[in-house]
Amino acid sequence: MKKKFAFAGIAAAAAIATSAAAENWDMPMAYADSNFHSQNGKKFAEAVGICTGGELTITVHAGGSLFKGNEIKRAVQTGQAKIGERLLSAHANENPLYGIDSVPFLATSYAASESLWNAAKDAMAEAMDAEGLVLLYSAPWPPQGIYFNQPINSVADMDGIKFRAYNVATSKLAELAGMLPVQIEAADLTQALATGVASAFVSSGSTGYDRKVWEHLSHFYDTQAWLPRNYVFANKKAFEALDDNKRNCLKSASILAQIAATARSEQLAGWYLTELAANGMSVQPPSEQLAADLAEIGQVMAAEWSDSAGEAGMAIVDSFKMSQ
Ligand code: PCA
Repeated sequence: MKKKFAFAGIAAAAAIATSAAAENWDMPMAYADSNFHSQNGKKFAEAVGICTGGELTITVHAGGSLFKGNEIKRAVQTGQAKIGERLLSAHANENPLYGIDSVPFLATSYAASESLWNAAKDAMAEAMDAEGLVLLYSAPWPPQGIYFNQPINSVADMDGIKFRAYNVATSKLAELAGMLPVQIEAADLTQALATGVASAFVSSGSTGYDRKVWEHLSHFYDTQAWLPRNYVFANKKAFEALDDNKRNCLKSASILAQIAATARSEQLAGWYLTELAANGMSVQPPSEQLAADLAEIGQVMAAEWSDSAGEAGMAIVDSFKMSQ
């Protein structure tokens, strides 16, 4: 009897020790709960929970519900959230390297996006480390096309259109095309289109589908201009305070999450465009004139990006180009 009691005592002490060490991290994400990035983030969180035996649990808050897209990086840097996901190209004004995935027509396929990632990832992780962030994984959006509420056959047709931008590059593209850019998070896109704050934007079929843009816009031009990436990162102090087991679980779940989200993105890319068409949108490649006009704008933007990113940026682009 006495023995049994002692054993129960040890078990209870162990249970207390377990719960004292257990941690929960909130994970703000900016895009729709149903979006493949968000769904993948939830599976990543589940994998971390399983791997750590519940000692590190991650709660995903999608749709900008905990922090809005443009607040997430700062929130993780300051430790208000220990982990989060952000479209880093939206912070290219802080470091041009963050905009490497949004240089028009530099990497326009999944294979090229993967090569660019391989060329850039070490420098990216280093830049993030200097900001108190640990890069965990990254996955591409489907190729970017342009949405309008009328047929557009050349850049001249875009004059004066109010254009929703999601990062520095998309603002620049709008300006060079004679449009009027306004920065809006994907979560606020439907509202912006409904109220006329914007009547065009560049994005993937994925975001057009998530936001049901066929309710407001009629044309999608499949320009396949670039594949911007979302990045998942942790607060460095919080990451380093974890024991080895938890850190290893985060790292291994990240490897799986990156592979899974990339595969899902590619799998869904064509399906999204089919859905846009099924909901009444005209989905087509750009006319020759439009493609040529956009290529010209792309060249201006690529040159500007190289200037701003300096030697380090160019070294990455060179090593990417060598791999092609
Ligand atoms: N969707 C996001 C970023 C790129 C994309 O395809 C957006 O439009 O905000």
